[in-house]
Amino acid sequence: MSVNKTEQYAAKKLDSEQLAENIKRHLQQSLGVDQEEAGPAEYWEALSLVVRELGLDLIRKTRHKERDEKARRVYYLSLEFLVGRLLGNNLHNLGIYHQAEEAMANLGVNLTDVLEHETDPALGNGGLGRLAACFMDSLTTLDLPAFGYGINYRFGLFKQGFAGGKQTESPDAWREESCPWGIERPKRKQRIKLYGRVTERAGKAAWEDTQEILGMPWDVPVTGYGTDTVNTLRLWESRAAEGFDLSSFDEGRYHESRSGEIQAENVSQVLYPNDNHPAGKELRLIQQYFFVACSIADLIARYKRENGDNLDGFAEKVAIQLNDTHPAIAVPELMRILMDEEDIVFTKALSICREVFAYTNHTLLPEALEKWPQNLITKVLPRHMQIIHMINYHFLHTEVEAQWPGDNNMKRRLSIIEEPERPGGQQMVRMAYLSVVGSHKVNGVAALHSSLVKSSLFPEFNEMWPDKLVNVTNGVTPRRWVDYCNPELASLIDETIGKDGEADWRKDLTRLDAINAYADDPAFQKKFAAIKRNNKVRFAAVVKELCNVEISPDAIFDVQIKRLHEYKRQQLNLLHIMALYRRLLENPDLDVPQRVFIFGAKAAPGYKVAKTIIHAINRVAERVNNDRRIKDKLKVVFLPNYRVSLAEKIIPAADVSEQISTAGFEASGTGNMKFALNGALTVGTLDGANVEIAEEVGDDNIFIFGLTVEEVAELRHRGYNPEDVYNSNAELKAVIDWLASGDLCPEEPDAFRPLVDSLLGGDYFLTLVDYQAYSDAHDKIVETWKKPELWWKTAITNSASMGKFSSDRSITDYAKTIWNMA
Ligand code: F55
Repeated sequence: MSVNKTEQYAAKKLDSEQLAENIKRHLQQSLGVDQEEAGPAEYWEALSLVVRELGLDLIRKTRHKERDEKARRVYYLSLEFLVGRLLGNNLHNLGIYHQAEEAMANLGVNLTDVLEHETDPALGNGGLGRLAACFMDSLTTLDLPAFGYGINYRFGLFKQGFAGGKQTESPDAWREESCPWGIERPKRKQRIKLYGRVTERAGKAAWEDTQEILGMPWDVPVTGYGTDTVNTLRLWESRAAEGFDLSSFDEGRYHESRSGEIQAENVSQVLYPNDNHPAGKELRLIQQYFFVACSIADLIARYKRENGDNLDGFAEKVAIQLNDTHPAIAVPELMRILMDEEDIVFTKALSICREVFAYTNHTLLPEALEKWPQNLITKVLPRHMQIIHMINYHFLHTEVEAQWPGDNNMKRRLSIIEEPERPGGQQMVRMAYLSVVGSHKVNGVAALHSSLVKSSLFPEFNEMWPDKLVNVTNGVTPRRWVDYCNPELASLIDETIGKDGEADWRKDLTRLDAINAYADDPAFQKKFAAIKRNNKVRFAAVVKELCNVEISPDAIFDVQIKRLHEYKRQQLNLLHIMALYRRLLENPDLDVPQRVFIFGAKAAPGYKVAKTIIHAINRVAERVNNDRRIKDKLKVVFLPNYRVSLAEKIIPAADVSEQISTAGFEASGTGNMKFALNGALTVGTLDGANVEIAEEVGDDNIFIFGLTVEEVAELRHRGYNPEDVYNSNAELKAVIDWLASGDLCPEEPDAFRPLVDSLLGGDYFLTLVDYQAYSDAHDKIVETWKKPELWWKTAITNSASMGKFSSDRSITDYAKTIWNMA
């Protein structure tokens, strides 16, 4: 980014007086309230409308520029965009945060209070959805022509509460209060088909007797940092089509469709709350097809407006990234349009698809790999099922045959259609295979993960197409995850290494490396430590408010925030906390620093063991926090309803980051990057991006423990009995016995059985095996804490060494190696 452009941009920013005028105008003219009547919620809405206006203006200008430049566009297809609150972030990105603060102050309002009035748009489950949001920020910051396509769910991820320590779920109607960000675009609505049957007319396939649904686009402006580019996140909402069912009405089947088939309005109602475990429901398949079909029709229409009706140049102008297999039905959908509507022959259509599509894999967990029953696809999307068969036939009999002539076993293994294991079973469509076959590139999300994608998940594909499988290590946006959530740290960095033009680390995170020179500097350490302490004081107030627990800012804040899953091993953290408590009870005068263990996690509503772990953590927390014998040396808090806006308060206040998944299971992790960037020390396994974080910070600056991927494989091969570990580790045995005893939940003594059984009856995630190493790693953390100079040196080194993990770097990698856009 040239200095010039930044200045030019800065020159046209609104000043605080203009902002105040606009806020007043929106209060009166858009919301119909007088200034005197307005509270923080109204001010929030009015300021959001001011920013929306700015965003819309810049979207229009971005569109004109893109039309003139005729560059390739990337379309990011994702069922989830976990964008978080938008107002504060947009003000920061547009460079008008301080003006807005001043404008509000002049109106007698505090901007920070106002920003707290925004409800998080809960349009995602976890890492995958949040990654999509970071990517939109980076695409825009890098001035790349891009659209995000997804669903505007009425109910996002459920709200979590606790009752007696157990998770409760309630619907999150996040738009109810008001959502000024989305702009309805009726001109761009789409009509899509479902169900029906395929007939042949004059040698051509016709998809008939269908149900129709309308897709209404809601456009959310996506700002970038230090640029006038504003991209669009287009979220589809389903509506009943006018004239819906008229044909079936005529045929007297109106009521039939009203009862047996999915209702149009329901399609965009609710986000499925499962992460890493597909629900396999008809409505979910329809959601996938609905947003894919609307998006593909929309992007083809845009292509034609800009380039004319001939699709010869389509692949030069369009790149489509599939965020996991959730949008994989896009492959047969584009094939269908090319063949049935554009009269392009099968082989040509397939080669266009392969130039256009690329697929990102986010998991190796076998149960997380999507498979749809062939019968269900045939019912909902009969033409697509035919096309999948055509693709599969060509793939097996031309491509696999060429690679492994006559090898029917290989054809069976690689078939997009999985044959049932038992007679009477169903054929299943492997969406990951469909995605690999339909794409030119497939990427994993961290170096270790991508190498496992090649060696364990898709070894045969890797042999057939050695250049297809690649790595793009995940990243996070430094705008939201430092500048916006940790403004004091951002200022310290500016003060130390400069912020003008090229020096701005917000645009080139590798600039942070210059901070490494100060890691030993006592004056810098003092400032760094003071900022962390301020963040901890602020966060302690949040904990008091949400959990009614007092925590000391002088304690070690040890944090594990992520979805609740056995592979992420919150239970390992829990067992260790129980052991620490017992150690303190045995010796209340133990010379140990105060520690606070902080959790935030939602469990999928149907995931029994995960819910049991939440219940157990809450019960242990209650016991520990109310035991005066241990003199506040240990506290445990589980923040309810963990979400992006809470993460923004927790991460800047963390001292220790828990990244403790079983090696080989966490594809990347992105929280790990955010914590290190904000100066927390990682205790982690050699899994996902932890491996690359360790490479960047150096082995002395991270607490790595536990089995490696190879050791996990070896142990499984040898055979492993969790009872042996249980019987040979007295402390571990004692805490498991305590869990099983019913002491922590007298009214329901068997409450923690599912967890105990999972640990002792197989321990698939090797929690017990890694226990001692984990406990030893924590002892080392305590030793480091006791030497403040060493601690702050390590913390600063972590922060300064995170340059690689900017999502700007990830997006630049995608643009170069996958989208052919750089
Ligand atoms: C959501 C729905 C389904 Cl059906 C399956 C998975 C998910 C989901 O949320 N997955 C997810 O978040 N995966 C995570 O993606 C992150 C971004 O790449 C990784 O960092 C993380 O390791 C991975 O678990």
